[in-house]
Amino acid sequence: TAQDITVLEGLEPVRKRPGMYIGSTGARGLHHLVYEVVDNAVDEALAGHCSEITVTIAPDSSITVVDDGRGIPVEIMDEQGLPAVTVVRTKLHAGGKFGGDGYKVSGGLHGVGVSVVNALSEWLVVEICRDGKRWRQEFERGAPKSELEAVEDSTGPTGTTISFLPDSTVFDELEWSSQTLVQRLRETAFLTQGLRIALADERAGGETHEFCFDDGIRDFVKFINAAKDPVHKHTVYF
Ligand code: 0RA
Repeated sequence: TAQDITVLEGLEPVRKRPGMYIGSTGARGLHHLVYEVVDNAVDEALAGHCSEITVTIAPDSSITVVDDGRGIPVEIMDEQGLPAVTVVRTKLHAGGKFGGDGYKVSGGLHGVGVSVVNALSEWLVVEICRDGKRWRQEFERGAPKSELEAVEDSTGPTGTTISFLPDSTVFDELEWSSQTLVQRLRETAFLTQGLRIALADERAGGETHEFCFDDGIRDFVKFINAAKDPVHKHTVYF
């Protein structure tokens, strides 16, 4: 719940030394932002509440990640007097993975990630469908631009949508490599049996890819052996 999230510090250190948090401000660090947001949705899938994640690259270089999980909690946290989703976006090291056994670690920065993505984005918008409402909050370079607000009633499925535009004053360039993202998202899908992950590249000439592996790691072994003649035709998995 919101009470399980620990707050350590604000986001100024992230903007001061981005490389310390994401490795580099080059192509690797840029793509790391997407992995961070996706990994959070994967955690929701590992917890058994999310079956589909869609990543979209927009022509303006912004990224949108949609999941059909329970939605990031929106209730007010006692200590902060702010909604949990706001704390998770604006304070460093805020996350269920810190100081508790909240949920499994799928990879990445162990919960510091979402606030780091926010700090290093020119803008970030989070939309959550849960508790009968569609909630929305906008940020600019990590700072809330508005309070979390209930935009409308929502009786449909729950889930979280995060859109962000990396800060061009932080990164050397905002050139997304669909090949890099395809490779990573395919591997993520192999590692999370049954989870459907789509990548929609909406830039000129872009393509859509979709990954879902009902046999998980066995499918991965088949994939890497596709053009080979393996000694063992049968994959042994346990
Ligand atoms: C902790 C608790 C609950 C949801 C999540 C985390 C959550 C986080 C993310 C990040 C991206 N997508 C997400 N979806 C869910 C919900 C707890 C509850 O409903 O009882």
